[in-house]
Amino acid sequence: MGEHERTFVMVKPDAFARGLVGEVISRLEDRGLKLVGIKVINMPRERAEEHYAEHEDKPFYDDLVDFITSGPVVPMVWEGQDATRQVRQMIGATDPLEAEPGTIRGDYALDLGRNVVHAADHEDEGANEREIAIHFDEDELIDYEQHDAEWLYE
Ligand code: IDP
Repeated sequence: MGEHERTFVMVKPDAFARGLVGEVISRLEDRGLKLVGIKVINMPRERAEEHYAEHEDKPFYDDLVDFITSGPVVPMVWEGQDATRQVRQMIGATDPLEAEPGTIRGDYALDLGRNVVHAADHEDEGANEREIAIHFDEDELIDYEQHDAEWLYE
């Protein structure tokens, strides 16, 4: 059995504008993941730069920061068994052309720069803690009992 953990997920401005917030949330809820934090914000530029700091030297960095600050986003924290890997699998490959149908990007996106959703990378150790800390105060994350947990977990 895998680790029960928190993972950071964010609906990007393209998906917000296209009315896909509910769709993204529904897919994660239907899977059995537990929502422990959510808000709607216009991301301040400094926070976007911190969030994408690993891409600072890439040619697409400025466009990426411009885009993520261009409209409302929905940062979220979801909890569950192997949550980081489960969510990354549901989101699909970074480039929608490579994303399998049935994944969020494979079903709702066409373009690398408009790929609907962000999720912390399971191959980047510490990504979740770092990204959750950038976007949430600890008191914004809610502790409660998931009533169907006994049916989701052995
Ligand atoms: P991820 O979002 O799947 O974790 P990352 O490699 O962390 O992918 O890249 C962050 C975001 O930057 C991607 O979601 C995508 O929107 C954008 N991006 C990544 N590579 C490129 C590129 O080569 N050109 C333009 N945008 C890119």
